[in-house]
Amino acid sequence: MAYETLLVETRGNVGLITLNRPQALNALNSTVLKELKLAYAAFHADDAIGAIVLTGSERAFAAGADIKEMQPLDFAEVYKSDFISGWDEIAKARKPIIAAVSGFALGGGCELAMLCDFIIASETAKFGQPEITLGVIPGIGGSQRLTRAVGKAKAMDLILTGRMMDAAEAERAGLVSRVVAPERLLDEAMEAATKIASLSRPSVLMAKEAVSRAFETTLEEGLRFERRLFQSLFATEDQKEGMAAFIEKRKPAFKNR
Ligand code: CO8
Repeated sequence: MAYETLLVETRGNVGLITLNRPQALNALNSTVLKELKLAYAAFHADDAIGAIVLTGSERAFAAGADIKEMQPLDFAEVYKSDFISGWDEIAKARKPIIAAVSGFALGGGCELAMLCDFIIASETAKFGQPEITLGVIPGIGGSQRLTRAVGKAKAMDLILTGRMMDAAEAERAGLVSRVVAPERLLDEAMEAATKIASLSRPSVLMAKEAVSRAFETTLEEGLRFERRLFQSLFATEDQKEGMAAFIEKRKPAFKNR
C-alpha cells in the first residue's frame, strides 16, 4: 500500500516505518495518525514480523503535532471529536516498537517516541515539550509518560519552560536507553529489533506486557501479574526448547509456540 506521509518496509523479520513529511519536519497531522495505525495493523497481522522500528529523518524525528492543522480548531470541535484520542491506540500495540530518534523530537514527536517501548537516540537528538510556548500543554501523554520516565523535577522544568534537552541529558535522565553516533542510529535500532524478533514470540509479548503493567498498577499487583505470566510460559514449547538448548550448548530453534 502507498502511504502519503510514511515510508514502510520490511527488513527480515522487522517492520520499519519512517515518518516522511520533510517539508514540515515530520509534524504529526491526522493523515500521519491514520497511516501509522494502518502500518502498525499490517505489521501486527503479519506473523513474520517480530518487532517494529519507528524513525524519522536525520533532522527531525517529529517536530510535534501539526500546528498549522491545529491553529483554526475551536473547543467544541476538538471536544466533540475527542481530538488526538486516537494516538492512544499506538501505545496499545502488542509487538515491541523501538523509536530511533535523530534531530527534533518535540511536543507530540517526543510523546510519540515515548509511546514506543524504548528510545535509541542519535547524539543529535533534541527532546522537548514546547506546547506551553503555544498556549497549550502536552496532549498525548507528555505530562504523564515524561514524568514517569524522568521524574517530577525534570518533567516540570521541561514542560513549564518548553526548553529542549539534548541526547546526553535525555540519557542521564532515563528517557532514552542508548545514545549512538548519527550514522549508527538506524543500524543500532535494526540490530536490537532483529534480536527481539529472533526470540520466542510469546515470551517477548509477555515481557512487554509485564514491563508496561509497571506503569499502571501497584507493586504487589504487578509482581503477581509477572509471576502468573512467568508460570504460564512453562506451557510453551519454546520454554522447553530454550532451556534444553542452553544445557546442550546450542542455539535454540524457537517455534513461537
Ligand atoms: N507543525 C507544523 N509545521 C511545522 C512544525 C509543526 N509542529 N514544526 C516545523 N514546521 C514547519 C515550519 O513551519 C517550516 O515550514 P515552512 O518552511 O513552510 O515555514 C518547516 O517545518 C521548517 O521549520 P523551521 O523553518 O521552523 O525550522 P528551524 O530549523 O528554524 O526550527 C524547530 C526547527 C525549532 C523544530 C521549529 O520548527 C519549531 O519550533 N517547531 C515547532 C515545535 C513545536 O512547538 N512543537 C509542538 C507542537 S504542539 C504539540 O505537539 C501538541 C502535542 C499534543 C498533540 C499530539 C498529537 C500528535
